Amino acid sequence: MTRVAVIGAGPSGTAVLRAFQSAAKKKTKIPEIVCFEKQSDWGGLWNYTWRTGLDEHGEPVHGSMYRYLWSNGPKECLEFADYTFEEHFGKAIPSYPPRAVLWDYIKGRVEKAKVRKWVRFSTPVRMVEWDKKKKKFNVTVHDRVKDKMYTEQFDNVIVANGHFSTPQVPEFDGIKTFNGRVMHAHDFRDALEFKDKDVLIVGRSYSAEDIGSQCWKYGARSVTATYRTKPMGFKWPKGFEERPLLQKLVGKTAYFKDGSTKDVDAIILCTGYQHHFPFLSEELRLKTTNRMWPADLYKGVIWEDNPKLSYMGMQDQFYTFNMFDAQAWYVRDVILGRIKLPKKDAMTKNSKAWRKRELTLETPEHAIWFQGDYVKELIAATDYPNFDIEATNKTFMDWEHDKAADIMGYRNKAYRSLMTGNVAPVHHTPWLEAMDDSLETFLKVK
Ligand code: FAD
Ligand code: NA7
Repeated sequence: MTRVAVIGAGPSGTAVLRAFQSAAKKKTKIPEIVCFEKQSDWGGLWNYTWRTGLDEHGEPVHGSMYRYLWSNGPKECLEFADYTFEEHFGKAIPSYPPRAVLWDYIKGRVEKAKVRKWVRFSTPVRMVEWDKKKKKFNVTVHDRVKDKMYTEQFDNVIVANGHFSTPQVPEFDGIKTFNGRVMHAHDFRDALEFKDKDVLIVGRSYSAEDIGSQCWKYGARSVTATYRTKPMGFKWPKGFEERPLLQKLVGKTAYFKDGSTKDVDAIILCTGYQHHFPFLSEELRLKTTNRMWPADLYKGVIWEDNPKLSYMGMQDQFYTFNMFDAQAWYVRDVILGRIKLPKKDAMTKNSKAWRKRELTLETPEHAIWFQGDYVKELIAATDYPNFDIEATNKTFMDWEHDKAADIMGYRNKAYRSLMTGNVAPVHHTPWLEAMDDSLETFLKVK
């Protein structure tokens, strides 16, 4: 029997499980699926941990999410086409749910599909190697509960370990002797730690924007964001400002490129993450920065050098959950033999054409249409339920404009579900006043 290993049970890995289960439900004979997950539960980054550094087994902590994290895009843009929010919650819910609500939603679909039995939890993958003679992968894992390492053979491997977990940490002059707290966004957990403090945020992307906003919301005395390329440019509230790049630190004083200075208590490096695959042998390892079209992946998923290997969710992301679904259904159909892959040259030619277009993208709007076209192409190739990508792109545009208009208020907006056609209710509490991010409070009707 064909055996497929899936590495990681986050939104990408669980999409693969659901893809195979949905084929089995339609009476297709499917391979044996074994998903290895290093954490003790599924949901990937959405499975919050208070831990930082190493986990209970001494493994690097995967989690980069923090308390009071609310979705940073409308849920209507990530909704599963085969499992709507209304189906899960029994009613329409507001557009920007907190983390616990999205975690519940992700879990709901795979619990319904009854695929938990395919997952081996607390089992990090240590090494994947291709056996040329047998044309199989040797996958070595570590069962942390039994403290036992073992190797099994698989016909296919799907890498779904995420790429927002291993921090990218630059060094700044004087940071070694900075008299305050220094951390990367990966280790940020609770904004209350920074109440009444002067916080310096390094970076200008999603983590900088959101962690900066969190700190401001939960009472930081000031937030200063320092950028390398260009400012985020939002209309920040009083006490929140942007400065050109940090040049050096002397004691508690930060010196910026424009010659200005600011005394700060804490530095949060929101400087992004590395694609990190310590468990893959050299010839199988994707090497990329965080971008819309990583090279060497046909259709953004198939490892061109050895199509028995696939990668999920390796792109920078506007689309998330339903893009992972589109990828999972595609990879499933390649493995099931329903989709025939072209020769390597043709695959490379195709992905180079996508890369060429990627290099022309100038604005987030361009990037959204690019990713929308990509998702559309994948969905057309499988039986994943079709949904209106153009309308999803337009919802992303509304989100961008709502954010530009009011960075601290955009989460109060409500959008129409592209799956059910229903408009989301407005949340009972404006985001800036909503200090409690629990599922119970969010779902309460006031
Ligand atoms: P992950 O969620 O990272 O899951 C990967 C899984 O692989 C984990 O469970 C991990 O334990 C497991 N794993 C890793 N290494 C191994 C190994 N060696 N062996 C076995 N298992 C392993 N997206 C949105 O749509 N909306 C948001 O609001 C949003 N906010 C975000 C906020 C933060 C702070 C971050 C970091 C990301 C956010 N994202 C958001 C994007 C996020 O990347 C996706 O939503 C999603 O979690 C990606 O799913 P994934 O399965 O590809 O990766
Ligand atoms: P991103 O989106 O990869 O952004 C990384 C940011 O880090 C980006 O603004 C970079 O600046 C900045 N960066 C990287 N190195 C440096 C140095 N050396 N100095 C200054 N600034 C630097 O990562 P995020 O963590 O924001 O987002 C990842 C995911 O988490 C995302 O999906 C969100 O939903 C949550 P640049 O843009 O080049 O000026």
